[in-house]
Amino acid sequence: MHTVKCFECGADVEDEFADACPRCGGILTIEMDLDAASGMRPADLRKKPIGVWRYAPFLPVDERNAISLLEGGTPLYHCKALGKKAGVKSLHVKYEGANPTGSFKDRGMTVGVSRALELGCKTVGCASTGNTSASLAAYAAKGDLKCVVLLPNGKVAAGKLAQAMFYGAKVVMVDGNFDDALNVVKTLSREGELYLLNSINPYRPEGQKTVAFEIVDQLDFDVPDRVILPVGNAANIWAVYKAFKEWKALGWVDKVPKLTGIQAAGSAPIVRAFQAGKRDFVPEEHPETVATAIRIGNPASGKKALQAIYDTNGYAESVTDEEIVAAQKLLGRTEGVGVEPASAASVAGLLKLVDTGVISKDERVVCICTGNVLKDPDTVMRSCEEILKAKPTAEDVKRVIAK
Ligand code: AN7
Repeated sequence: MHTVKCFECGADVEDEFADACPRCGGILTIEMDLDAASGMRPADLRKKPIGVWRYAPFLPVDERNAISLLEGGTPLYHCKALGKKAGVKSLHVKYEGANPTGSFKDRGMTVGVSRALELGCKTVGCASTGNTSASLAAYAAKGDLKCVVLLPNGKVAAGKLAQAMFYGAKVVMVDGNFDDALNVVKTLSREGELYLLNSINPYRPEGQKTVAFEIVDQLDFDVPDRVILPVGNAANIWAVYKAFKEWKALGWVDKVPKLTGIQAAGSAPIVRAFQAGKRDFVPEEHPETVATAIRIGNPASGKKALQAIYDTNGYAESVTDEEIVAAQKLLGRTEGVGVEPASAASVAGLLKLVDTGVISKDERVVCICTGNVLKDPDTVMRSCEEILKAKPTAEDVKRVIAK
């Protein structure tokens, strides 16, 4: 059982299709009734394979209705070499690139699309910087739903665009950025054209909570000191926060890690709000960054993100495009872990915050790396060494590789 509520004024929201509080316009959230779980022990969960639906007692959709591609259950890599370079006690990377469509969005989408079917919807839609559209397109295909995705023209990485097209979504390029596209899709939803599956739909973050459950599960309930993740539209950091709060309420974990959100310098409204000690933020009019996934100026869940950060004694920091690309390569070449630029922001943030003394050397840190390196081949090709060319002889190959 669960209740949809307004995050801001606390009102109960009856309208199952509302994308905001009918009373105050605030962002929605879900209050889970944890009674079913309260008689359980954490070990009871392990009767099921690791993955999103292992945590069904914490999800607001009946598992029997689940549209699933076996999402979640992603590796938690112990990155000893990179942890040493960064200068922290331990470093793990939660590799969300291993999800069915290559990003963490699948965790929310299995729940969101299952919800759409419970409500009898025929068409689903979203605005997206790329990964949400790739994920929604796949789950809509599995659920036999029509799918419409609105993308910022020219600013979506090739892999993501190809996925949305491949799974059969109607792909619409909008002249404008993500924030503009989200406004349009909200109007379409209010006109009944589609069921909105952006993360302002509170069912999405409920699925995304499972990344935090898995981290704790994989660390055998030894909660890390800090979790670092990239922030774009700002729902994922909220989801992680909510997960820890729920398990803390049950006494399954004894503390909540310091949640640390990283934004790209050209797109950092949450960081600026944090630096000013504010609980609300001023949107960035013209967001710009190589990490196109988080090229978002008006994060819909920004207030939720700020609560997650303040309430856990966490932090918010920005990193430059150069720092992002350098961290992406460092992670790949030190640990063999390939992530897209937005995901590398978490690692870039770690390096910067150790340098500035915000993160202390005795911390055990988990970086959530949200998407696969294959999502954005163009950025990788631009940042790597030139491809060598040779005649088809061993001699010539030896010549070029010796350089
Ligand atoms: C790889 O796909 O917003 O802070 O439309 O793709 O929860 O928004 C993507 C966001 C981080 C930010 N890393 O998460 C979209 C979209 C990757 C992402 C984020 C995104 P939120």
